[in-house]
Amino acid sequence: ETKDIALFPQQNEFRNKENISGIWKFQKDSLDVGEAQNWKNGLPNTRSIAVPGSWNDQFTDSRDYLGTAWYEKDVFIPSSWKGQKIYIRIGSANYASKVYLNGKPVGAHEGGNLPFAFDISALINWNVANRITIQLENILKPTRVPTGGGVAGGMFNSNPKANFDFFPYAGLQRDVLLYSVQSDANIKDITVQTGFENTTGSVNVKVDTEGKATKGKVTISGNNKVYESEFVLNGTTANVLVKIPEVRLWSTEDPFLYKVAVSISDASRVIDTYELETGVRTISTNDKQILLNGKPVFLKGFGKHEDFPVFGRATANPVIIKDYSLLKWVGANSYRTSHYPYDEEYMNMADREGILIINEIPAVGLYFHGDKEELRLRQIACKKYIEELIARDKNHPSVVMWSVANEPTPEVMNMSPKDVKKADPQSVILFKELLDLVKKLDPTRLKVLVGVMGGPVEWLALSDVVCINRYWGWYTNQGDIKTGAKMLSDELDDLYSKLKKPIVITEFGADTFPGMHADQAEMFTEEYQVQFIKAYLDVADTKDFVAGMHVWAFADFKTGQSVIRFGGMNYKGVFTRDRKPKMAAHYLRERWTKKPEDK
Ligand code: GCB
Repeated sequence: ETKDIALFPQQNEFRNKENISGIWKFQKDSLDVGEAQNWKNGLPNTRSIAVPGSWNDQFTDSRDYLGTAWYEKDVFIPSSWKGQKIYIRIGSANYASKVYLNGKPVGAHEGGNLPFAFDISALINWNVANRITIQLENILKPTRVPTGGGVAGGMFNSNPKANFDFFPYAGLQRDVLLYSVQSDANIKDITVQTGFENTTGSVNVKVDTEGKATKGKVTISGNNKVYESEFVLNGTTANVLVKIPEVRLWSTEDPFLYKVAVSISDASRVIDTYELETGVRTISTNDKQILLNGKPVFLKGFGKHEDFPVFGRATANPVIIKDYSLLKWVGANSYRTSHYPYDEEYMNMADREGILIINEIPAVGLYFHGDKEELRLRQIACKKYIEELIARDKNHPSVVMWSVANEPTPEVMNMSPKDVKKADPQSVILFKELLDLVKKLDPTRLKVLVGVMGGPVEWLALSDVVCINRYWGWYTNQGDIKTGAKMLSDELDDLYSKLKKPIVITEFGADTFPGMHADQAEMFTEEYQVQFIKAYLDVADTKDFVAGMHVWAFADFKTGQSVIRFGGMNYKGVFTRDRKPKMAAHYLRERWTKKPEDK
C-alpha cells in the first residue's frame, strides 16, 4: 500500500492528475445498515458535504457523531487516460475506510492522517460517469491510534471519549485525487539524501521503477547551474550520486531549494519523468546541541494543530499560508506536527520558508496498563504509520526529526519530577522497536519520542534529542510560576546529568482566555501566559544543553467537553483560534526577533 503514496501525484507529459474534491453526497449510517443494503450501489438519502472538510461542524446535528458515514461522488474519467494505471488517492479519511468504484470494492485503509491510494484501472467505465463511494467509520477505540474509549481517567476524560486533548474531527479531511502513470513503465519512488563536504554538496538520488525501463537521467538545477547524471537501472533500481560544487545549503535563513528532475527510458525513448525539490542540508547532534549543517540551531516555535472553525481538521490553504506568516512574524523557526501528520502543503511550505519540523505519527494517548492484546494492535498501527509517514515525507529538507509518540503514559505515574518510577521493561522494548524502525527506514534524521511529566527516564533515553512536555506551574503548583520554574530548572539539570543529550521542551504553556487581564498575573489571564512563558524561556537560557523551546500551543483549538476545557476549547494558544495575537504572541515576537542568536 505505502508504495502507492510515495510520490505525490503530478501532472506532466506522462502523468495525469485530477482533483475531485468539492461538494460530495453524504449520508450517516448510525444503524450500520449501509453494507447490508448495498449503499455502494447508490446512497438512498443524501445531503451535500464539502470535501475536504470534517463533517462535525458542517451541519447542526453531527458534531459528536461517532459511527459509520458514507460519501459518494460521480466522476467522469477522461478517455485520454485509457491504457494508463489509474489510482484514486485519498489524502485523509478519519478513521477507517472502504472504497468502492461503480459498486465494486477497491480497497480498505485504517488511520486518519495519512494518504493512501488504490489502483482502479480495471473497474473504470469509459465515457460515462463513475460512482465513487467511500464508507468511513470513526469510532474511538482502545485498539486504535490515537486511542479512545474513555481510558484517560478522571478529569482528563472528555466527551466524545477521546484519549487525547483535541477534538476527534472526522471525515474526508484532505483532497481526493485521481491520478495516472504509464502502465508499461513508471517511476515508483524517489529517495533523496543530501550531504556536503567543505563547499561541495552531494545529492544521492535513489530511483525505484516498475516496468520495462532500462536507464534514465537525473538533472539537478538551481543557483544558475545544471548538473546531469545518466544512469543504467540495476533491475528496477538506480542509485545516483550528484556532486554540487559551491553548493548553496538549505538553512532556516536561506531555505534554498534545488530542482531534482528524474526521467526513465527504454532503448528508444523517455517513458516517465518526475520532478521534486530538495534542500541540501544535514541534521545531527552533539551532546548538547542540535546541528543543522554542522552548526548549532536553537528551535524556537510551537506545538500546532490542524484546527479551524467550520473546517475542523480539514485542509484550508489560506490558514496554512496565514500560519506560516505568523510563524515568521513571531520569529519562530520550527514546530512539531502535534499530534499527527499534517497535510503535505504544510511540509512544502516549511521547505520554502526554512521552518524545521518535528514530524509526529498519530501516536497520542498510548498507555501501558490494561489489555495486552490492545497494546499489541496499537504497536502494529504505530509501525504502519511510521512506514507511511516516512514514505510520504522523506524528501522534505524541513523535516529534521521523526516523533514516534506524544506523551505515552506509563503504568504508574507520579506528577512530581522527584519520584519518577522506573519503566516497565516491556514498554522500553516496544518503543525501541518503533525507534529502530525509524532509523532503519531513514538513517539521515533524528528520532524522538515526546515524554510526559512524571514519565520514565528510560523512554527518554531512547531519543536522539530528549523531548519533554512540562507544565509545572500550571497542572501542578497552580498559580505559582516561580516554584514551577524552579522545578523545571532542577529537573532539567537532573535529566541532563543522566542522559547527556540535548533537550527540547516540546510543550509548555498556560490556558489564556483572550482579553482576560489582571494587574498581578493570575491563571487564565494574558499576563499569566506571558509570565509563564517568560519564566520557562529564562530557565532555558541558563542551560547550554537546552536546544529548543516549543510553546504549547500556536493557536487555541477545539477539544471535547470536559471541566478543564471551557467551551470545549484548549486556550493555550498564543494566537486565538482565528489567529489574532494574544499578549504572549507580542512578547515572543519581541524576544525571538531581537537578534538571531537570542533564544
Ligand atoms: C499535553 C498534551 C497536549 C495537550 C496539553 C494541554 O501534554 O501533549 O495534547 O493539549 O498537554 O494543554 O494539556
